[in-house]
Amino acid sequence: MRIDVVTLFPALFEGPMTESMLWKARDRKLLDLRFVQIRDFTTDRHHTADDTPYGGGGGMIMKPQPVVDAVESALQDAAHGTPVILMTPQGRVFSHQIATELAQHEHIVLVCGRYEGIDDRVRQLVITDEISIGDYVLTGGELAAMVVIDAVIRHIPGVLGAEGAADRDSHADGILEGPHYTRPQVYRGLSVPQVLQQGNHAEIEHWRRAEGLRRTWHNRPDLLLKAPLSEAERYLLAEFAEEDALRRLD
Ligand code: 6GU
Repeated sequence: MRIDVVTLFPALFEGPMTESMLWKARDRKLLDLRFVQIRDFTTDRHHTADDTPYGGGGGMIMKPQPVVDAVESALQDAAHGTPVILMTPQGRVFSHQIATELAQHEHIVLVCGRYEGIDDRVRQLVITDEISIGDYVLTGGELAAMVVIDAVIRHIPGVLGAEGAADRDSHADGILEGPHYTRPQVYRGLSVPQVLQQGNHAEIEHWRRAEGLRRTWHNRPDLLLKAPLSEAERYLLAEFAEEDALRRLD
């Protein structure tokens, strides 16, 4: 997969994009990650990428021409339908599902806004999709683009080892993962649950699913409205609710 990042600050990506899983993906040629420096497409002596807003108000706005030219350079000989995604708090909220969708593309382009915003004609002319990573405002789209890249490349076949299959991640089936343990068997008086020590794989799977469900009930009950649950799992949820109710009586 090829990912082009259009940005004024490619150096921000240096640490995260050269470590661990991301580096392995690049090293194994599963990820062709490129950076397009918007400033290289400015035309004036001072390489000006921003200007004051029409209509007044504070802050600076990214000029349209350098960004559009940078995007078009990333799209040279790109297939029709290559997503060009603007990273913006005004976009649709990123999710596991969007990550898997983006991973199906051979090539995507991520455009990072900075300053107070970007001239809207960039959006009108070259943007096909707008993504936010949550309901808060970041100084620029770069950190958000790194989040998207990390989440997307986990779904490229061969990036994760077999032991870390992305289809077992939290969110893959609409609920959260259960707890994990490693040695020692007892740490500060806390034991590893018996079921994990006994090696009955069917029981372990059942326990993991139930504990994942418990976490989802406590931390992300909103997910349960959409999760595909069995009759037995709905029954478990009713038990969690009852436990909570009894605890409130104590
Ligand atoms: Cl994609 N960009 C910025 N600047 N802020 C954000 C964001 C993106 N997602 C959440 N907040």
